[in-house]
Amino acid sequence: MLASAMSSLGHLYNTYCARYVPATEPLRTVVHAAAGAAIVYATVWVVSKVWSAVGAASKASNAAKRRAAQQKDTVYVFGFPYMKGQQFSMPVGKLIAFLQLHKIKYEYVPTQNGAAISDTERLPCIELNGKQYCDSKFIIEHLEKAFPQCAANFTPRQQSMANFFYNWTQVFFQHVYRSTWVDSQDIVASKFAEATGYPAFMINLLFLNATRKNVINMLNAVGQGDLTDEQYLQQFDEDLTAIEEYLSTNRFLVTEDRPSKVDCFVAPMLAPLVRTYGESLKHFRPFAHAAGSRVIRDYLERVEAHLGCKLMRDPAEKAEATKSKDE
Ligand SMILES: N[C@@H](CCC(=O)N[C@@H](CS)C(=O)NCC(=O)O)C(=O)O
Repeated sequence: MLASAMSSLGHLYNTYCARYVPATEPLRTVVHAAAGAAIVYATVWVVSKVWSAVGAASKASNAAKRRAAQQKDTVYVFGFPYMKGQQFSMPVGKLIAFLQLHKIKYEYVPTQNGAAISDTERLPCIELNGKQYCDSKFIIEHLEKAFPQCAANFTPRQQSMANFFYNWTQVFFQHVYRSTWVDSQDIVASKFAEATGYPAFMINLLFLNATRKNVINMLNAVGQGDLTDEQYLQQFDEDLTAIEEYLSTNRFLVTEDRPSKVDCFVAPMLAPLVRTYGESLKHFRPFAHAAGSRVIRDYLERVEAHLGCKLMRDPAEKAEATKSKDE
């Protein structure tokens, strides 16, 4: 059947060529080459469309099966695996801080493959009562609606400060990404190697080389890629100094006695500077600055006292430590 279809197509092609393709060279070869390229392009296009339709259908059917097995009112958090207790994704760390702060019941589902689960292909995402929500800020806003006892109930002034601090995190994220993934790939690779036990060259090959390119594209797209090393370090340090100055006279960012979601946005961005990378990146001014700042260290500890776990670390670690002490 396939052979007869191919032979009919071949026959059609020959008839078409005899009628329309010039008989003289080199025009004849050029037209054949162009037709061949068009056929290859069309085939690749059709195969890629079919491939992505099959992928989308299987993603949707896996999601339906997964959600059918989930429990009502439990938040399923999809995030990157903790490696020796360490979380490397700041957006995941922000969401976990919020859940811990409000003692919301959640199940952590570690995955390396955000594309297969998340609607935006990024992590974190959550599933709650049959629906998926993506992006740490919008997930937190949804949780505030789903669990009204967690709602911030900010005054208009607090809300406006919350917006400023949130935007601060968006730029700060770019600074941290440039100095780590882009400018210190070897150091990041050695941290991942330490945390996973895989050799650094494999981590570079399978993951970091591509991630570094994505980060460079992102920095270029937002206009940060044009800054010289000195300019970006200056901006980074100014942003750090701004928050440090503010925290020198305020216990938390927009509330007084206990952290709010704003601290859940900001503190996980400061923790890696002080803890994960502090020593190894101290040749970058802002890292040395953060690691040496009493104000920032005290702030992180104040926030952690309310979360019951360390920022950017697996909360189960703390529970395990307490359990073994009790035993
Ligand atoms: N604005 C998003 C950012 C999420 C994001 O950038 N996630 C990264 C990791 S930090 C991601 O999933 N990248 C895709 C990948 O690594 O596969 C949020 O706050 O949730």
